[in-house]
Amino acid sequence: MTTQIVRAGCILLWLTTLPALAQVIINSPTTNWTPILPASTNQADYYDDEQTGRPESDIVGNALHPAVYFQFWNGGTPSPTDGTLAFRVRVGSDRPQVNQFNSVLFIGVDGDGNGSLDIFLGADNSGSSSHIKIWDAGTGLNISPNTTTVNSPPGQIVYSQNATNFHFGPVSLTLDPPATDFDLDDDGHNDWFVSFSLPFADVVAEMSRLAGISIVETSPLRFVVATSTQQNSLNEDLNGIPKNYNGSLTWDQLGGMSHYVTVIPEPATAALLALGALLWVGRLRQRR
Ligand SMILES: [Ca+2]
Ligand SMILES: [Ca+2]
Ligand SMILES: [Ca+2]
Ligand SMILES: [Ca+2]
Repeated sequence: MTTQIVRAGCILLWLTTLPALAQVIINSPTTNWTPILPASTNQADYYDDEQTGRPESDIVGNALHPAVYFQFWNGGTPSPTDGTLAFRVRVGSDRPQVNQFNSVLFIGVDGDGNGSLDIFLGADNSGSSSHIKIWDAGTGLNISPNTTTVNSPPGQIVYSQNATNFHFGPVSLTLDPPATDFDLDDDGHNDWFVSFSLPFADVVAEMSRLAGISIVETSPLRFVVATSTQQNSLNEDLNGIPKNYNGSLTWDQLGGMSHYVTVIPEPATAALLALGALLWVGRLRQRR
């Protein structure tokens, strides 16, 4: 019986760590990534609703083609605060500059589930920048478009982009094997994926330093995803929110806040039930 329990435990461990066993390959197919969907029934995301008319800042997605994905590698260690976290967002085009991403992609993180964005992760390709950064939320409430601001904190964590942590590439069957449409917004230009990764330890550290919130890899997080022409505001497209919206409504009310996501799922309920059943059978046998 002890052997059975150990075996079941090993299988359980394998099942729960399976999605995190491989290092993040930034240009890997979407089948290696997990979609992040808004908690609302809004489309994620509407077409041609970016405020500036720059097509590469138009986040696009529909029921069959998610707009936002994440991928996590646990670093191959038991530590719940290391590894690599990556995000991928689908945009409508590579224009105006062909083959280049020249905007800022923000992933706003609600680390404590209270509806406010606490820090921002993202790719800053505005101007001459090509960096991955972690920003602080401003001193406002950060619960709605009107109350949310983005600050570059003292000692800001900034990484140079390279082929390992950043990728901008056209949606293809290689990058998105289940795709049945490569131009969701019908603007005559292939959609593109913006992907970036960063060390999870830095996300954990900055969430603590800047927002006073402790997180680990099993913490439930929520996200608001946005594009911008600049790194201190969300001034282009808001994922899951149409072009015309009331900026004083909360991210939750507007439908822009995602479902809760844990970068590593808690042990699957089904696997725990199976383990429980195994223990129960073992006890019945001992009674005989
Ligand atoms: Ca859009
Ligand atoms: Ca397009
Ligand atoms: Ca919060
Ligand atoms: Ca939108």
